[in-house]
Amino acid sequence: MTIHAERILVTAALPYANGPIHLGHLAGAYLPADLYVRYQRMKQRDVVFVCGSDEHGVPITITADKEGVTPQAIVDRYHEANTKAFERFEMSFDNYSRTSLPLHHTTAQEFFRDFHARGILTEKKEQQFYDGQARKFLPDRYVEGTCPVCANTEARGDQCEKCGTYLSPMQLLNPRSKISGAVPEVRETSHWYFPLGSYQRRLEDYIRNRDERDGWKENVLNYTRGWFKDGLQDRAVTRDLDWGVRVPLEGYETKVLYVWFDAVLGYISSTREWAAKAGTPDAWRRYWLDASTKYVAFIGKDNVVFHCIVFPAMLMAWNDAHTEQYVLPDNVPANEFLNFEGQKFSKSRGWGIYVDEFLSRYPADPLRYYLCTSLPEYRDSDFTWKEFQAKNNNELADIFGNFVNRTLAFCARTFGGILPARGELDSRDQAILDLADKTPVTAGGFMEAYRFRDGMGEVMNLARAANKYFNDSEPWKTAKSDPARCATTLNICTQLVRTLGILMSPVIPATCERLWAMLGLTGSASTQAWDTAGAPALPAGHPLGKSAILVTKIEDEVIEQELKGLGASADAAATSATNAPSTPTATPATDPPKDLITLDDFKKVDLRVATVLAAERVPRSDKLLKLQVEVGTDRRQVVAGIAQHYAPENLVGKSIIVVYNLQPAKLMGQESQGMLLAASDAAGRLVILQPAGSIESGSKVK
Ligand code: B3M
Ligand code: ZN
Repeated sequence: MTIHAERILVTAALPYANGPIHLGHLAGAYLPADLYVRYQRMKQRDVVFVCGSDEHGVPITITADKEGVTPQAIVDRYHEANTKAFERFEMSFDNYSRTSLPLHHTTAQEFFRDFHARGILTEKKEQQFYDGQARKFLPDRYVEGTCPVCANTEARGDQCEKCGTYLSPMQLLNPRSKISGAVPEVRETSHWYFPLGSYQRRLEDYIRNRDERDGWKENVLNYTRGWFKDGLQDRAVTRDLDWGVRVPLEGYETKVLYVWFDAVLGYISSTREWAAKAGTPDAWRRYWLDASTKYVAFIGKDNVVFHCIVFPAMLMAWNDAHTEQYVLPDNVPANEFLNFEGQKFSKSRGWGIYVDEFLSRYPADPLRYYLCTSLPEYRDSDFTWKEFQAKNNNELADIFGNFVNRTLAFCARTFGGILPARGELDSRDQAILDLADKTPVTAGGFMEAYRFRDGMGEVMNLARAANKYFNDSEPWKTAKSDPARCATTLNICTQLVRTLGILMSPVIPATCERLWAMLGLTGSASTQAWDTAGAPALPAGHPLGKSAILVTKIEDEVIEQELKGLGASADAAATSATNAPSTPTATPATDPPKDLITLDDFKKVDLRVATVLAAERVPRSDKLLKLQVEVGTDRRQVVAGIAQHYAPENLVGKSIIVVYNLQPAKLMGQESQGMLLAASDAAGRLVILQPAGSIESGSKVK
């Protein structure tokens, strides 16, 4: 049975701040978490949603070593970059923290100190690899060598990425130091161990209880049970490193907490930071320390053991001796992996695409929609550019966007932009209204069960049915033959536009806000109540807003460019994989700049952002297109020599840059009041310049 708690704590895995996040991260943990949270907020539940950068551990120091900079410089760079990437992706975190904050260090040390004082931790002497040249102990990934299971020669000291086996550095054959490449020596050191084994029975009960509820994924349970079968071992929770949370014990100043010990506690510190920032420093307790809270931890499948075993055991250990009782995860919906064009994302091989790079070329919503339809919920899935285009063009634009635009355009033309009244309902009207009424329930059921593909699929099915309803009702005919019937049809279609705007808002929030404004509504689509979204709520006589193309299509040539680039990185990937020396490709030298101009010269050119309202071919010309553009409140006609590069219908709705103070001229008998900016390459290919983010028309370019 699914528990519909009224207070929900949601965390998403803290990404290491040692590199930019890519699409695989989004599909694994972040998009599902955001869909869930946006949905739950619309269910009017009390939700807090936290995340942050994981800034400790060997992944950070190895990156810093590689670049010859400090770990601090690495985490500062990627904390900022990833914060921005998440914002652009429209993640609705209540707080995005970082584990370098003093508040986090004290939180993690408090747990360690408590466990130590209560005698839970034991100190063990052990043999560990040491790099004599670098004069450092070599924890985890600082040692590489041959995997004892699959003979992969590139296995890391913590895990073999090829066969997935968890390892300790001592298990590697032919070990070598990642710092100097030398064969490491063995020295004695000591570490504090957490007795995971003594929590095994309770952990098994915990997983067994959770098992009875809806939504736990088989893969997560099987994987966790696999660990139980092998028997849980004590785990070292300290490391010989000089980057991380200091071990708060005298005589252990050279050691830090193992990154996973502190990282999972980062969820708690992020919530504490959120509460402090909000001016209610105790508010975090309401979520973490109240048994009626439902806690959901979104992660990728490689983090299961830490969230289903290590973290719950740590919380159990705390709860055993304190009146304050932390809640354990109610569910850990871990996704499988997303591949990129048939292969694993790989930073070292240059395969895949980073989020910030992607979002500098496309808005977030088409990506969110596509990823949502192909989330690796039960098995690995694959990102392909072709599918990205198809989902955007054939579903988001042709089904959803088209329904919204044809409805609003019809209302504008036929009813002067005023919502007509519904008359008597026939059975077709009743059927679509019933479906709208039911959709929040069916879609919501899937969302509660962490089945976001199916949940949003239900909403898209409503959009499909709405389009069919529009077609079958033939309002373009009844407009003349039966105006009351036509009014009823359009009233219902407009109600459906509103319903879809609300129910689609978890996945395409920015698009739904634009839709909301086009309906002439104030407030926001994403703060409406989910449950009542299907009811026709717009009163007859309601003045609709100004509409524009809701979803822009992605042209074939744009995708072809992406695929071309892919060929290049596939070559690079193959080259670096075989370690063959890379052959430099002959790039033509860049032309030297022409005559230099002063800044004042440049400032004479008045460049503005414009939106294309309409576009058509100029008769008898195979080069020219005639565009009607909006520059703020001004309308202009611009004639441009782009007909061989762009189809007119693909330009409508686009933001472009125009020279606003160019003397008007006549081209093929057509007045042109400005010029648009485009780039062309040596091969004569021409691409229109567009702002990289959304910005109002009329804005000045400087
Ligand atoms: N930083 C691993 C990762 O980025 C790790 C997750 C921490 S969650 C507390 O995949
Ligand atoms: Zn292996």
